[in-house]
Formats: sequence, structure tokens, C-alpha cells
Amino acid sequence: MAFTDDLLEASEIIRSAESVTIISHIDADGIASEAILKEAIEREKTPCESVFLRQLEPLMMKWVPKDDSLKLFVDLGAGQQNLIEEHGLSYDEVLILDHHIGQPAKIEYRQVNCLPYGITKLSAAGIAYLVAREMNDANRDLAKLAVVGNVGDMMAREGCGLIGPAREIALDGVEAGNVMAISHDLNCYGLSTRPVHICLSYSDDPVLPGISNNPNGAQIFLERLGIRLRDPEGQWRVWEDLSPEERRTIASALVEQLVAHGESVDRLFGESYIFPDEARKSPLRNASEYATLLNACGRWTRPAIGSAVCRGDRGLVYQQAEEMLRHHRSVIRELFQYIIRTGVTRTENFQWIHTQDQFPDTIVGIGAGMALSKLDRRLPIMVFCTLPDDPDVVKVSMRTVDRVVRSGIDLQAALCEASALVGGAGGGHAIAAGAYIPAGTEETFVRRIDEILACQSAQGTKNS
Ligand SMILES: [Mn+2]
Repeated sequence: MAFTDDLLEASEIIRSAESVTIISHIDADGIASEAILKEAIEREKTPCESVFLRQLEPLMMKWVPKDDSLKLFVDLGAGQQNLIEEHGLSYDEVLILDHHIGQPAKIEYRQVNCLPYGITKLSAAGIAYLVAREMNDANRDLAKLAVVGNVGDMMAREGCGLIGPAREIALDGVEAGNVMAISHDLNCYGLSTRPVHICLSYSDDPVLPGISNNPNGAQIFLERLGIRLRDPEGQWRVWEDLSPEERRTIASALVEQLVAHGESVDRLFGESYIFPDEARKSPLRNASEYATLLNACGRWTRPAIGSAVCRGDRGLVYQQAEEMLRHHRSVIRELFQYIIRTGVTRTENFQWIHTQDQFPDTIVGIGAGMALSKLDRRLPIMVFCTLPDDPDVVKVSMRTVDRVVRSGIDLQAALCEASALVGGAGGGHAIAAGAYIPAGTEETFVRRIDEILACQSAQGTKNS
């Protein structure tokens, strides 16, 4: 069977269902996936309910209803088919759309998964969209949400843009008229909402000499190039406000700056995805900022608000979403300041801090990444924190930068190996990974990670 056959089969299963329950994940990809499917299913006039879960684990299964509806698992399920089976769901009432590694159970549930076809840069929202498009060609307007899910799940990170089927989906959006794919744009977060000098000063991949972490330096850099920082009304201008000439001037000056410091310019540019149907300077204006808004809703346990925004609410619900985004950012800022103020413990090969129960576990990874920009970037950072609902488990988040990954460091491999040794489990990517470990094993864990990173770095030196 080909991937397209799986998509077609899934679309037929959904179309023939009397009613559907979508079970999805609370992150940007999960919320975008749910919104795409809910919209497509309601367009078919089929009743549809949604359940959002932080994770598909035994304690959460009680939220999965036992009724006659088709249980449509999305962005989760592939690795938890045994739980679905233990919950008593039969073959006929389950469909899984996922992009995580599968774990077979006795019942082989019907599933669309891109991984067996060698497609690794496609998120669940991408799969959900491809299924929705099979259901009805008129669902092509939903490609925009799939772009948000793909970007939110870091599918554009490695290649500085979406590739393969995820990029084809973006082009569907371009054709539908609600996506613009801007190639060779600045590879920076906040192109639609942050004042240009702030936007540049936040760049950490690549690090811009004299500009990253230095808003004043960024301001002087732009003024020297003759770029007006404010518009005639006195408002800060964002990257999207600049003319093509101004953008080119800045881009070539940045290239010069990097080359002068012997740095690579590879990651300076990337393809960005702008949504022309959203208000300028709104956080919904481009894919990465849209994804942050959805993550904020999910991490503060209001994924349904994110879903309503995806499905078009720009009124009261949208205001709540914006409020959550503000809150999200201010707590992350607090965490960031806490890490800098408290200081990290350095080992030979990385640096770490335990934030205990001071901050929600759902944001420590983001805070860790931000703190790294103020710390010694050559060493990966690890943050431990406790979980509000489980005293026996400690969450671990680790972050590093591209240059360290290129030297041979793989945080996903390190966390998987070390957490298995202490009876936990880990996952993620080379540049950003996480794990859950038994409380009390932190000290051993730190030692193990230090050894593994030492090995990786020795291996990397040998290979280069
Ligand atoms: Mn996902």
C-alpha cells in the first residue's frame, strides 16, 4: 500500500462514520490537527466532539468515551495502541493519524502514519490535512492550519523551511490564497510582531556577532544602514513592514558581519510562511508565531480556545487566546530570569539547574532554550522540574545550539540512553530533547549524561 492509499482509506472511514470523537494532543500540532479534522467533519454534517490530552497514558484514558462514535486519535495513539486496546476499543471504532513511532498491540488498529513511508518531516496536522483533502477538495483552505502544525512541530527547523509533502501542503495554501511562502526570508522568530532590532537581537541560530542578545547593538547596526526603526506614526516597525530594498540591505550587512567573524551564513535565511488573511502585526500573521499562540493555549490547559481561533474566532475567544499568550510569555521571562539569577551548575560537558515546582513543567524547555542564549552556549543546558500531579516523576528538558549538534552532540540519544539507565524514558531531537525519570535519580542521571556527552564529543572530534 502507498501512503496515498492510506489517506484515501482514512477519509472513507471518517466519511462513513455516524459520529466522531477526536482525541488529540495539547500542543500546537495537536490543536491544529484537531481543528482541521473538526472543520472537515462538520462540513460533512457529521456530529463531532473533541477531547484534548496532555499525553495518552493510563490515567488519561478515562477521558476517551466508550460510545458508538468513531474514535479518531491524532498526533498520539501510534505508540499507545496497547492502552487503546486495554480501554476496550474494538478494531472498527478506532482510527489513528500519527507521526510518532508505532508500538504494535494485539489489535492492529487502522492507522495513517508517515514514518513507515520514510516521511520524517511531516506533522500530524499535515496528515490530518491530507486526509481532509481526500474527504473533500474544498478543504484546501485548511492547508494553512497544517502549515502552523508543521512549523509548530519544528518540521521547518533543520532545513530552514518545510520540505517534501509538508512543503507541498504549504503550496496548497498558497493556491488557496491564505498562505504566502517567502523564500530566502530572514530565519528569525517574530518577523510579524517584534520591532526589527528586538527581532534580530533574539536570533540565536545563527548567533549574530554584536547583535544577538544585544538590542542596543542591533539598533546601532540598523541605524548605520540608514533603516528607520519607527514608522511616521512613531510605532516600531517590524520586519514585515520593511521594503524589499531595506530587507536586502540588512541581509547583505548580516552576511558581511558573519563572514567577517568566520561564521557560516547557512542558517541566516529560510522560507517563512505568512498568512495574508490575518491582520498585520497580529500573532496569527505567520506560522511560527501562530504556533506559539496555540502552544500558549495548550500549555495553560485551554486547547479548545486555540482550536476555536484556528476555526476562525477573532472575537472574545481570540482575546482570551491573546491574554494566554501574554501570560505564557511573562512566565517564560520569569523562568528565564530565575535561571540566570540562580545560576547553573557546570559539569565537564553541560550545565544544569533544578527548578523544583517553581514553574509549570510545560514551559521549562522553552525557558531553558532562552537561558542558554545568556549562558555558555558551548555547553548544553538541562533543566529538571517536578510534575504538579506526580511526585514520583521528574521532568528533564535539554537544549543546545546548532553548532554543538554539528560537533557530534545528540541530546535525544543522550537522554534516551541515560533515562533508560535510571528507569525513565526520553525522546526528542538532537538539538532539543526531554525525558521523564524517577524522582531521586537526578544525581546519577547528571553523571550519566556527562559521560555520554563526553563520548559523543570525542566521537565527533574523531569524525571531523
Ligand atoms: Mn505532532
